[in-house]
Amino acid sequence: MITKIKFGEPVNTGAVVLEVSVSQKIDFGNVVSTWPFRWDFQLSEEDKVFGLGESMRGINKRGFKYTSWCSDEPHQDESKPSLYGAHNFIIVFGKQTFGMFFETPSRIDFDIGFTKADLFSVETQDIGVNLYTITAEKDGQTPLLSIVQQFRTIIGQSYIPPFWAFGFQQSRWGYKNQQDISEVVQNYKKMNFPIDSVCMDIDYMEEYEDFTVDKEKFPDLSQFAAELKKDGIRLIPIIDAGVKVKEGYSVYDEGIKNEYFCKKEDGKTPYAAGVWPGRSHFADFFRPEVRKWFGLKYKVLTDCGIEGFWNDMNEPAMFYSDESLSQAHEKMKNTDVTNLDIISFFQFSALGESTKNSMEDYKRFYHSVPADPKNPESDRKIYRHDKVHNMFGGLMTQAAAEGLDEIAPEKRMLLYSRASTIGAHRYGGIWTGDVNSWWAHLEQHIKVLPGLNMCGFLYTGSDIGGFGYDTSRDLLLRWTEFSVFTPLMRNHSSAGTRLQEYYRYENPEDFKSVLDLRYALIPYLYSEYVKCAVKNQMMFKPLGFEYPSDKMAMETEDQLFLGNEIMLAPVYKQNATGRYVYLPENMTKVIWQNSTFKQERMKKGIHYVQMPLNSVVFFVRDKKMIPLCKPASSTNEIKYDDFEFVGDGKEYLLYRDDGFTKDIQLEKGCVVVKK
Ligand code: MIG
Repeated sequence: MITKIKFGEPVNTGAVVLEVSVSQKIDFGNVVSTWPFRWDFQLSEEDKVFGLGESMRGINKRGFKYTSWCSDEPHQDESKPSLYGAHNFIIVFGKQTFGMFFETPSRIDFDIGFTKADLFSVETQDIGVNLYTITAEKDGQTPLLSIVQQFRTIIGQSYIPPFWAFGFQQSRWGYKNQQDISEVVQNYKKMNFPIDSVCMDIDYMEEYEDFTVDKEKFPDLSQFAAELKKDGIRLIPIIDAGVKVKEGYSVYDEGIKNEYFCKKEDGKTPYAAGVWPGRSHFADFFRPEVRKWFGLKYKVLTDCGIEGFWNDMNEPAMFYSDESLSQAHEKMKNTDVTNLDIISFFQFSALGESTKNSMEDYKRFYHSVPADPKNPESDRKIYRHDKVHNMFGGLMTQAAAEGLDEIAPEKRMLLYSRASTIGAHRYGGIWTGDVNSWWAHLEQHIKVLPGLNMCGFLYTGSDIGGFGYDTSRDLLLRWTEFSVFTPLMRNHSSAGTRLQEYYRYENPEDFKSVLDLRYALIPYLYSEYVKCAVKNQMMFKPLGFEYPSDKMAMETEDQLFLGNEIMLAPVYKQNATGRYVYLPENMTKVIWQNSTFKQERMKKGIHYVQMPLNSVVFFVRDKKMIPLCKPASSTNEIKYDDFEFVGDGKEYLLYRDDGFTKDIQLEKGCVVVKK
């Protein structure tokens, strides 16, 4: 059951798409203050708290404090309260079990037993909150899964990418031109590595101007894209949130002429902040007409044969504003450099960074927000950016999705974004931003997936090998071994770090074997993905979500169920050649090595399982089986008529379609495959 109560003057964020009955009282915890809003809940000793989507730390969020505030956060460590997404959905599981969604686009703080071990409190100072409370139904699922499914139902079906989006993507911030990309593709092809796409980072543009292509670097993008496509390779260009301030640049000129950019307090001057192109303006994505304008700009690239995009810097990230830069500069000039005491020195040295993503800047521009996001004719209200900050990135994704829908109504396009909020899950996927080449970030990736799925984000993955810093071969390999299971499988790294393409490393056949597994799994992964999206279910589930009364399952945070059939127990520690695995039921262990597999039955319980560096070990659940197709060089080449089956089950319900259709019906696409 779901009920809703309103506090303050909430903004309709568009997250919820179904009517929910309005209630007069809160069944769980207490609203200590209606405005500013604060809700307190007394935690019992055994209570666990799940959710919060993209956030640091464990699957059980208890013991720390988190803030929903979309942040450009390249330093993801466990002290960080906020990452790129703002996902305000939690489930308390224990003495009382319920879900809560705090619908607000502004900053909101979750103190989950941090200040006081048994107190969970949620606070927000800005505008209002719609509070949704969800309790489990007797629907044959565990309470946790029932609550998630109900929540996912009211927020609407998750984005479904095209089939090719399940192929391997190679990326690097640093591919400068056509030659660089061709070389990467050729190297992969030469070694018979499967690959489906290559991402184009900011260097493809002219002076980082969105919807332009630098002709010197890519003399004929259409032709280049067409040639690659013959080899089964697609290009995925990046689009940044900021629009360069430059007369004569058509996107800028149109935005100015039609007043599409966010304005300052005076309601006239477009707000400027520095991002990659230098001083930039920001489209007011809250306005449907602006979304339409920006979204249709993607046509510049789809006309060249492009079918996929990634949207970056849309928290929005801002390196400086006119104001913050001059303030910092002023302070620097006024610093007495003849004799700096230590306090002044620290203040001085912080000045350079002080302009970055600063709260003062987020208070310097405004949006025109329609009362009803579904009705462009509805009344508009002006909000200062910080009040509605968490919607910005998601609305950019929505702009792109709506535009692409209009540009190519007949087919699904690939789209993923860095910033997001609940609601944006209907329009695209997300990647987990700038993670580092650290084992801790591989572990973090395992833990973040269930939270993302609870909030509707199914098409996700992290930069394989890590984005920042130099990766090591074993980290890259282990990370890939885990990422063969995530819908988005992309090797991406930052300029200035060790090159990360697989063919550069010793014994490349080890990487090839893992990629072969990915392609063998794609029919299964795609099938589970679509079923989970349509049925509003999680694709990655903590063990405890299926085994709520099994204490050990409940506390296992480094294993996950994938879909209905698989259990993952990845290696995420350096030099480990095996690990302890907890099997909450009898299972089949599958060992993938040298592009082929062996299987072995295992009994419920704890086992130490060997997992050599060049192997992928996963488990098929009791009385289940999955199909593996023959490894293929790209998703185009995947054949559905030559499966091998693993697991002790007898059949599997396989969903398939043409990979592009928007008319997805499980009844039409599902067939039972049998051993
Ligand atoms: O300020 O476009 O997260 O994936 O390679 C850095 C360059 C901007 C951040 C993204 C990253 C991308 C990078 N971008």
